[in-house]
Amino acid sequence: MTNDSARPAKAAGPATLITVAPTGAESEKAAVPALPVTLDELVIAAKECRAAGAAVIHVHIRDADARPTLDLGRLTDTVFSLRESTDLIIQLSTGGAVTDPYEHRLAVLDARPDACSLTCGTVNFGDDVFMNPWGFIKELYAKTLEYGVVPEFELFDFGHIATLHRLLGEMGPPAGGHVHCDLVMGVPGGMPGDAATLVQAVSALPAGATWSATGIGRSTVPVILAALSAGGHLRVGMEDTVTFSRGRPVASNAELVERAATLATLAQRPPMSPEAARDLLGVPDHR
Ligand code: KMH
Ligand code: ZN
Repeated sequence: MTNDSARPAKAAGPATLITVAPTGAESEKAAVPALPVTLDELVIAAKECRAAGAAVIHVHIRDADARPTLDLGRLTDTVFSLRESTDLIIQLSTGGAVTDPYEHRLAVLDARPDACSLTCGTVNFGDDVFMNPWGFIKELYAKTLEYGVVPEFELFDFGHIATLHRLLGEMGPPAGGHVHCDLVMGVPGGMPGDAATLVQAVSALPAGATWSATGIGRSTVPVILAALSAGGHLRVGMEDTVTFSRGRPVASNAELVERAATLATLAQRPPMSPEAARDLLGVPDHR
């Protein structure tokens, strides 16, 4: 007979890597005043989210008019400022906005981030199309290898998982040596954000890969719960939802991270530190 109440709480599994995606390219500042769009707002959000349990920040930036941009000078300044003010892993988006040309998306790596997103296929994206043809995927992957930038494979649909297998088969393992994926679920045009789809997608991932999941809009909370149950990691943030609960706008990115951290802790898989996340993903510390 054991007395469980006398034992200290123990994690049931590995800690949870929480990525925050604070801005995205889709929401407008005028419609979502809490969205961080200036460098100062981004740095404040990054610090708050770090304190709330985030280990990685997935970054999209805006121009002086709060429109999405891939301006290299701004990206470089952003990497510098985030590195100076936090120990978060800095993952720049190479997806940008649906209107960004491939050359600008490739040039994102010239800002020398720790990590970047790399989407493994084209997908309908609401009324738009997010274009990621095979030739572009290969070129971007080759540049991550050349620069030693650790990619996170963004998977919006099942065909993207097949393309990830093809990419690794033809071009070998990523910088850092470890495959980490993000299942982006609930985009209108991509795979739905529900538990059955998540389990099926996870079963198709390359052996040894780790993964997080992101539920867009109202699938945010169901996807968090499904991902924790299935042993995965989490991505949350105002890129993915601007509504905290029905009729209640998100007040800050930190409250989304806090909610994810609370649920992860309840699942006995508390948030992972950036240092532990660097070990997991093979991301060197450039600070
Ligand atoms: N903004 C979407 C079109 C990424 O960051 O790599 C693409 C996106 C994916 O957000
Ligand atoms: Zn993004």
